Amino acid sequence: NPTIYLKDYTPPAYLVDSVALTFRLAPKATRVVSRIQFRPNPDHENRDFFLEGEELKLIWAKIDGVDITPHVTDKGLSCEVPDAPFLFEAEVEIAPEDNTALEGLYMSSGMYCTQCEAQGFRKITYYPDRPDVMSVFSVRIEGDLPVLLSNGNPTGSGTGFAEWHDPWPKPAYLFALVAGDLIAHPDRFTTMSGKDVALNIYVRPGDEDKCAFGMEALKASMRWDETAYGREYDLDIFNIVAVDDFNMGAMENKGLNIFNSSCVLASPETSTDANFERIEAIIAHEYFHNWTGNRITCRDWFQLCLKEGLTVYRDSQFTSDMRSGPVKRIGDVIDLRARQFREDGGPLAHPVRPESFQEINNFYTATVYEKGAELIGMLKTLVGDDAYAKALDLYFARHDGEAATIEDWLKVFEDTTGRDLSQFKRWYSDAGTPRVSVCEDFNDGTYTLTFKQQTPPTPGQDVKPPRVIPIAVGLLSPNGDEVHSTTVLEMTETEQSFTFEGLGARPIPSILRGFSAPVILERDSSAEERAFLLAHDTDPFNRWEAGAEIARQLRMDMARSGGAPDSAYLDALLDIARDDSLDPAYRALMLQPPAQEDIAQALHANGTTPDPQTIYDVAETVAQTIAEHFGNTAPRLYAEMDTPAPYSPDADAAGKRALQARMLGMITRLDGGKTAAAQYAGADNMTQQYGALCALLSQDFGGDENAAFYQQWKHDRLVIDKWFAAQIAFTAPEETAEAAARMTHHADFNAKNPNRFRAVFGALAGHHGGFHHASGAGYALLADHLIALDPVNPQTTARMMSAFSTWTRYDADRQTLARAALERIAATDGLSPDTSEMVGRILS
Ligand code: B3K
Ligand code: ZN
Repeated sequence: NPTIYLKDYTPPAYLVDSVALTFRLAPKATRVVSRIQFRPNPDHENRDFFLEGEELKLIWAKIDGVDITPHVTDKGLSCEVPDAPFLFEAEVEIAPEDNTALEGLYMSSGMYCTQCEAQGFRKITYYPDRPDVMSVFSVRIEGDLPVLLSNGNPTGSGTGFAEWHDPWPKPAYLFALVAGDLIAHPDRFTTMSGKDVALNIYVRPGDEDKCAFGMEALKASMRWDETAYGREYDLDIFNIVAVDDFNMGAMENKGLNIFNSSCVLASPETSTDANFERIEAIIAHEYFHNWTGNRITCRDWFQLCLKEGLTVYRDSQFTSDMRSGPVKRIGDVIDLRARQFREDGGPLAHPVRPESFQEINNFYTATVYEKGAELIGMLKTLVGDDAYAKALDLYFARHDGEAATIEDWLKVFEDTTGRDLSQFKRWYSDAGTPRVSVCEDFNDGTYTLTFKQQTPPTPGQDVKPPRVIPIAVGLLSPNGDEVHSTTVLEMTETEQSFTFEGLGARPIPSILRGFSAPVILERDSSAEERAFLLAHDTDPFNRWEAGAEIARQLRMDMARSGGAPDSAYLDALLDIARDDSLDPAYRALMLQPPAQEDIAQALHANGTTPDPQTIYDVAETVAQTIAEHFGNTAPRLYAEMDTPAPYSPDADAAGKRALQARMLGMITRLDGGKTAAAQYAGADNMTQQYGALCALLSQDFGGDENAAFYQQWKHDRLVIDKWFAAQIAFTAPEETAEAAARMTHHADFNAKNPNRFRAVFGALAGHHGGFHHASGAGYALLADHLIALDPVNPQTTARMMSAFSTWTRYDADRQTLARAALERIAATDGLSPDTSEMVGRILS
């Protein structure tokens, strides 16, 4: 595939005023007739007419009613066209049943569905498949199926057909079609201006009882966007469809969101608390795209963060409002470090707004999404809440109906505030995580913090000028009082000092409160100081951070030179666990051990080659020591965190169960699995049933429960995905690859289903010690299965390639094994452009 560059952007040669599509559905031979009204773009000189089209069989084509014979290649179609508006018509044939890539029109469990973002529409018909061509779509679907859906409002239906019209101009990537034997879970919503909207969640028969929660989440999202952003829904109907075979989580097609069934179906018996929270967030995310993504879309795919970063930011605000702000923030930062910092520190590092790509699907990354959202948060911190609200109003007013850029986005902030954001823009163009070091000085009542920033080189970017970094700081007195409340310091230089006057004693600083910027803070703080902040910081994020730093440092020290947790650390954990003034969800986070991947990342950043086996052993030792230290506290707290029946997925109850699960983990290390087995036997909800199963498996108990779980749930594909993952996640490192291999031979393994493939290989890649085991078995197994999956489903293959992205961190022997696996993938005949781009970047 050729490399595409942002700098080469040119506007489209032709614009589309309207498009009418007729689908005659058949699994092996669907016919698509298109009538596209084109008009030369006055802003463009070049008059070459080219329509993207891939894997299409052209039946006929006409211009203004006259048959033509266009020039057709495997990339698209070109022909002579009039120098004035004209009607292009064509009929093509496609085979949805053979479409295993799950891009374009495909079939999943007997239903037809589509996925067009980013460039899937070209597998449906010939079209200018680029986001800056926005048009009004009318769709007629003919097929012998009870439910026939597309975007917009329904305009007619009868036996075997349905017609839809979407009045809002949109790019082709937001097109959607669904047809199948589906059941609706209906509801209604009245918008802030009194408009009545019909809502439906469509599912396969048998899943009707798993829609209620998603529907509540949808209505809450619709209300929230009105209250928080003044954004109202704009069609008569909003449909969601659950699909079993889906490459990602969900898709924001206008008026017809299509979801991976794992991201919408929920019931207490089959979904965990974490599933409920995620489903609520994804429903909100896709709904919020209606304004940030659909009404205002992206000019080109380099601007992806324009819609994704902003929409992730908006869904995190929503979750904070619905649940606990600090708990959400801490969870987001854990995730950012695990996925985005990892990406930013390795061969896959790229700017939030990339400057080139071969396959855009490879750029739906933690950097574009989660770091993109962090940039919105920083911008809001820098300009303040009021200016943020004004800038957003201006953004919607100015760009509604347009395909916009990051320049447009920043301009609304500049115009609202009068600020020059050219330095801020570096956050969009420069990859890599800045490292910010800090030293302090106290003299005669004046306290000085001196910061230095430096961003390591990333692929293609050696030198990084300083960025503007908002650093939220508060100061505490030695007795724990806050002597200086949170202030945002704006760092703009490579090295910069900030002073605080009139202090009676040397304060203890709490730096980067709320994680005010996505940077790595390097500070040689003493163990006493961290313990002090853990006990006294008034900022809930930094209080958690102090504990996380102690936990990380301890494991790093033990991985380097042995030792054991000291009693001060163990007592501090006990104090937190027992502190009733703290929300249980927060306490559960405080007691969550750092991921082994994080320890590897931190050791590597500090110049030590991480040894995955040692890191695994340290994690086990520390967990055992903590469990023993907790003694009777664990069973007591376990009982105290009981939640009343019936199960409710609300944040308070979920928080209690999260803390209870931490206690169960400790108890199971000491009681032979008695408590977990009892919890398993008595559980009336998946959180506690699966939680108990995991606790048992992690200590090599639970053989009977494991078999019973499979028998109980073998009819439920989403629950069985969890079971597949659990067979791998709790193995010892030397057994992980073997366990994963065994699961690929299970009768229920199906590589063509992305959820099942990810259940197995996500669990393998997520087992740090197991995937990176010295035998290289993890690397080899994943390579085998990626090579096999690539011709079937390139997108899912390419995404899973990122498991290898840290390979150069490890010792020479492991590197040799990983390189062999990567080179084997690279040498595969006919490797997809998706996977070859990934393997090329990882090896470079
Ligand atoms: N916009 C889609 C992701 C599309 C991924 C294409 N490979 C879902 C989302 O971010 O909301
Ligand atoms: Zn999105």
